[in-house]
Amino acid sequence: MNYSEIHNISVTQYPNKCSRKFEYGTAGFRTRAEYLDHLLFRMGILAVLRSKVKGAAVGLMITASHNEEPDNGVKLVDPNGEMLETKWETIATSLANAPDSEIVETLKKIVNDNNIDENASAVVILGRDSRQSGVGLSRSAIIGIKATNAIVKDFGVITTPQLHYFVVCINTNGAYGEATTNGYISKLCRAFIKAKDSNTKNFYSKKLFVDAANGVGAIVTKALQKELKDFLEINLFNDGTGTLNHQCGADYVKINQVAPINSPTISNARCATIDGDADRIVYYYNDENGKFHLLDGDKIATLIASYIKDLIEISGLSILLGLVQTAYANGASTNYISGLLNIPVACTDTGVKYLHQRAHEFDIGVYFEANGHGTVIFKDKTVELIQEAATNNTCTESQRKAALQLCNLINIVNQTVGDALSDMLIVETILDARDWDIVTWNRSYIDFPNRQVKVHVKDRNVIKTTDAARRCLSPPGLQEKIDELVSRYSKGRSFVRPSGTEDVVRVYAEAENSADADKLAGEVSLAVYQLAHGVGPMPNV
Ligand code: G16
Repeated sequence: MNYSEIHNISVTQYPNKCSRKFEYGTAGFRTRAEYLDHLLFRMGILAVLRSKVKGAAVGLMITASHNEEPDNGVKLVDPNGEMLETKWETIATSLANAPDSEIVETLKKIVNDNNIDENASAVVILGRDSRQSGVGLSRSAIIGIKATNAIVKDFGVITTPQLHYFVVCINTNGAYGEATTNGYISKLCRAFIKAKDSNTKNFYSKKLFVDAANGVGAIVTKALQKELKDFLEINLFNDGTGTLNHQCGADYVKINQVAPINSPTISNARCATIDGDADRIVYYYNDENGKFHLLDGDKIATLIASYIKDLIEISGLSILLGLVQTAYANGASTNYISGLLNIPVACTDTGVKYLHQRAHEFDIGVYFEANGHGTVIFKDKTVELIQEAATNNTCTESQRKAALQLCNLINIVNQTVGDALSDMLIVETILDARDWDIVTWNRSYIDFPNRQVKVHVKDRNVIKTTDAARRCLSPPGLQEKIDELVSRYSKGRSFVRPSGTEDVVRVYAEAENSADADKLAGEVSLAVYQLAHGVGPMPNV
């Protein structure tokens, strides 16, 4: 570590221009891109230290995902492809906020506290989404990494799931796959084609419309479109020529419950929408009467879990399947999973790392946030069991076939993190195997009407929650007020939590009918505004 060079660069080239405190949140640091240069320089160095501690390559992704174009952000990815360990989130926050002149002191403390061998080698895998600001921020990270004499592998513009995938490929010496964009695409395509059901279809159609949110996901979608043209007819829109996430993308569609801009006008057409860095996906369609229908992360999770459950049953294997959700999961989906499907369901805090950790407790863990972020993870021993059954001559033909279908599914899944495009191919595989159109899929259960609202407050961190964000501990009186409001509505449910990616408090409400969901969301928003120092216009009730 060349500490004097780090000090000089920090003070002269990368002073902290932002007076606000940075906090490593749900998905790393996120704010306006112009405040992030010093942070990227520092996170480049931190990624090197993390790599030295773990003795393996770590990832650094520059993205603000669903946020608007002027924002950007950074998150670190651990060697096994998972989100940064919680203890290191605190370290990242302390380094981000250290005064410019105290960077060296802060780094030395991190080195000492964590027994880091400064002479150990380090590799950082770097990627960025399609935001223009990513070019300069990437340069800042590289300057930080190079100031420590570590190796940087810069993949340029890639999706967040590709970055996670590359980290795992590199750390497994290629056993998980080839760490190139072509390797990623061909692994997905090969698996999808292999899983394809050859029976004639009455209802499932090859035609799929995809909204790429004008983000980096458009690049991967175009590659899939080309490679899969004989199997899946992908019609891409919001392909990168318009403004990122503007009136399009998974977050916009989920929150506003409307189709994105440029959406096809064909009734009952199966449409998918991904977010700005392609780690989330939701489906939707407009029916014959022009009514919009959303099939969100909950519907995707239940589709996948029910399909896997059927295959486990047919194969006769003893496998514990579970599903993980957050408080945002629609109550109807939870009832459907535990009541009808009879699959164990767990609830965690918002944030992929919580769901991912909890999903590890099952042999096969399906996890999804309602916003469309999720995947499936399989224990190694479960994969071996399934592979063995697929070729075991003592099993019946239908048992072997079911095990083979599970093997095919495993190969389509990006187990490292929620991956919109891998998830899309999983959904298409299942709809194809079941010969379902999107209307049939949607009928599996009917969502309770729900609303999500953002409330602007002076400091969102005054909101403290517990019980997977379902109860609010502070400010005083807020939970009591929410309980009182909820009790006025049939099937009412509401909670509030500070966002980890935007400077807002999020309010969720659901009720038996749309008008009540609207009213409850408005009333709870007003309570937040009044008890947590709201700023700007008062919420409408
Ligand atoms: C990120 C996280 C998700 C989270 C979402 C919203 O997604 O990875 O787990 O649900 O932010 O988080 P919050 O409600 O705390 O703002 P993305 O797609 O924006 O990276």
